[in-house]
Amino acid sequence: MMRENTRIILALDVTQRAKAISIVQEAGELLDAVKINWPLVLGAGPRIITEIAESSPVICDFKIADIPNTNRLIVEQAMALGASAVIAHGFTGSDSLKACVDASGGRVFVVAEMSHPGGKEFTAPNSERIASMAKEAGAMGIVAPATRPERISRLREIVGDLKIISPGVGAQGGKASDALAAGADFVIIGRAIYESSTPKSAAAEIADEIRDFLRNRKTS
Ligand code: 3DU
Repeated sequence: MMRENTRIILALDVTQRAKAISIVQEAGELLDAVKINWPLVLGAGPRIITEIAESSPVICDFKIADIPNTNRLIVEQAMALGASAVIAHGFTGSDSLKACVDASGGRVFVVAEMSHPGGKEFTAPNSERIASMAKEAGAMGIVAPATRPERISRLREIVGDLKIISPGVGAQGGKASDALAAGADFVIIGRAIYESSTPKSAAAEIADEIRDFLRNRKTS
């Protein structure tokens, strides 16, 4: 469903359709997937998911966190619009997560631990349990913080071969190669790319860092 090439997932948190489309057209070849969150859906309308899905896998980051029936309805709408995967919260419990897994055919990433400072307050103390639940429920992967690579390493021990996607690179202070070294499969990057006056070269610079890291890891 996702390419495994540059390992970059773009967090496309712009609010204007034209800007969103132009960034994807310009930098698309450097992206393994595009993550769409509420700012763009509310600003440009849900059809933007379908439009971007024509050229890139789309992950709908709706941080789904409701009762099972409502979760199912949200996931069904996102998948019908063209999403390749969705992001759900885990704190709502295993029945709510199961509804997302069933409605997406397993294409769910579960937020285990959030990358911002407040993520330490409630998500960090529960992230290991959430990660185990994600594995048991048949999720595709988890979301773990690039701002705390040591937490990625710990969560990797729990989830085994599930995918780990990791936000917090760039604007939040994390480094792509540190997150990958700790066990992430992909990094999620927003402002460091879309706020650049040259988004393609900003993405290319990070893609180069990642390529060098992966090459060195292979040879060492
Ligand atoms: O900080 P950035 O601009 O690179 O954006 C990060 C994106 O990842 C943004 O869409 C945010 O909603 C998402 N995200 C986190 O930043 C932290 C999490 O724990 C989960 C998702």
